[in-house]
Amino acid sequence: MDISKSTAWVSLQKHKEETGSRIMRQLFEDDSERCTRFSSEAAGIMLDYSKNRITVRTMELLVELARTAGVEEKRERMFGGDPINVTEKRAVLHAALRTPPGRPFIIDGLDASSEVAAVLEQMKSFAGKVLSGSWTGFTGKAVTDVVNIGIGGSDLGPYMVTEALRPFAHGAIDVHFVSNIDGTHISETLKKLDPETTLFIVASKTFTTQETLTNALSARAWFLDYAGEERHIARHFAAVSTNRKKVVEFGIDESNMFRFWDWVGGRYSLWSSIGLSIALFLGFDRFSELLGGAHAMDAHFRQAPLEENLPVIMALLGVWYNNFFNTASHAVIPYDQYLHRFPAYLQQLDMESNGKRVTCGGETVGYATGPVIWGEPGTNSQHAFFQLLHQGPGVIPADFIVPLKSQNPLGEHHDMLVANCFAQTEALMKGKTAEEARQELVSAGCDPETLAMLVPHKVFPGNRPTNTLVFDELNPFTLGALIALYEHKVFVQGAIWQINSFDQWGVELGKQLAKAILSELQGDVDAAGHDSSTNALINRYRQSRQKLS
Ligand code: G6Q
Repeated sequence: MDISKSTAWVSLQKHKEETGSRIMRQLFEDDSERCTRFSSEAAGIMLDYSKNRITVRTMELLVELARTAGVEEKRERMFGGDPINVTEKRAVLHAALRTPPGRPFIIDGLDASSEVAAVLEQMKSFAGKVLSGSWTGFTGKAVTDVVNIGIGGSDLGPYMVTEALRPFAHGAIDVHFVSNIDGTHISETLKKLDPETTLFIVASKTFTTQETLTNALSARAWFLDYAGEERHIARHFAAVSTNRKKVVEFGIDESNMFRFWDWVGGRYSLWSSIGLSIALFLGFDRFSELLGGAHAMDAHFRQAPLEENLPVIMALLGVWYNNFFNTASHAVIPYDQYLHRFPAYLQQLDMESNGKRVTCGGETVGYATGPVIWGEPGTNSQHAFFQLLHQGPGVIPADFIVPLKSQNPLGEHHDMLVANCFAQTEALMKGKTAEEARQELVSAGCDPETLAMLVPHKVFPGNRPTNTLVFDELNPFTLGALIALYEHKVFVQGAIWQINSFDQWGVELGKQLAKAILSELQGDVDAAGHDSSTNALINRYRQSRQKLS
């Protein structure tokens, strides 16, 4: 089915032509109940989506589009363990990882819940030993630092979560994340660490990723340089992977390996043993609370009517702007410094999942799939790129995320933070008319000539859409729910666009390409087999390498 030819899609196009120029300011003036009408709550998260360019009819038509696209059926197929990742012939069951223990779930006709429970138990026991100090390094000292070596899905999730939940840290250890192949990343990290008290987790689903294995080898060399004997590696290296064979070949003790499964996608894997660094940093109970929050959002997503369903509403609003207003990007602005890695995490979740140009059936799509996701915490972003949001020529929808309680109450700081957040969404919605700008300048005593010159620059078009997400406190439960909310939003959009949100052939390409050039950079002869630009760059590097060696 070409969704863009469906009655629901065509009705939305017509609706956009008829109502797209309506002004939100006016919609608020006409309806004192607008916020109540357009807000919904689940798992402790309130979504106020009233500052969007929608009417009741818009939402009806969007929900109709979701039904036409088969979102409900696809959702059940995902939760039911069907191989909806069609290109890799895999089920997509990260949600099963946060199902409370004891509830069966079936993959390929088999109940996988006991395997999941066994790995969780292994993580719990290991985290318990490390945090109590009963797991010691080779000289008998307790672990003080954990270094997670991984990249992409084996890095972004745990890194974002441990940063977000720093106030909930157990306290016995600190965590560090090394991902980049740039030797600077591991070198700078290791400078601060003591080999006697450092534990490395090599996190790689495939255990074939060049960056991760190279960084792990450098970590191993750094450790052995101090420890001397290979037998000590067993106390300092653990692995998280689906590939037992490669882990053993690498030299990591099998008893230090934490499994997961091919039905957990990399960017959906923080809930699996890829979350070991989270469990070590926070303690296992907090990790369980994170799973609990995500499960609460899963239950809401599965059960709530589409009209009240947070992930569905956010997905539909994204489709509304991306496909009917041709917006090309979407900003995410957390008003919480602890969430500083959240936009980066969402970039992978959203753009790697829905950055696809063919449908599941291989047809080229004739519509946009997924905007560029970007953002930075507020209020810093206000002093950086908000100019573009307010007065740029295009419309950029944005999500504003703010906890009502601060983890670091300090004078008026939190009141000011929240005031800024709410003021920005109000300003983006209302804008400032030429008349208002003129009045302001008159009151400031501006002379007529300057006034005439300044007015166009002082006008804010407004009518710029935002969602506001609020919750009492950023804690393991609400963070779990927030992440799952975005995961399911991405799923719903993929379902509407008829694409496979769960493969990533673009990432696989990157894994292959560099290998050929690497051997040319290191070889004895100048490169000649590429285009002239690539040849010249390779040869320039080779010359500088020779000069410096
Ligand atoms: C995620 C992607 C990708 C992957 C990394 C690391 O969905 O597949 O970001 O997580 O390339 O892969 P490994 O975990 O296999 O090392």
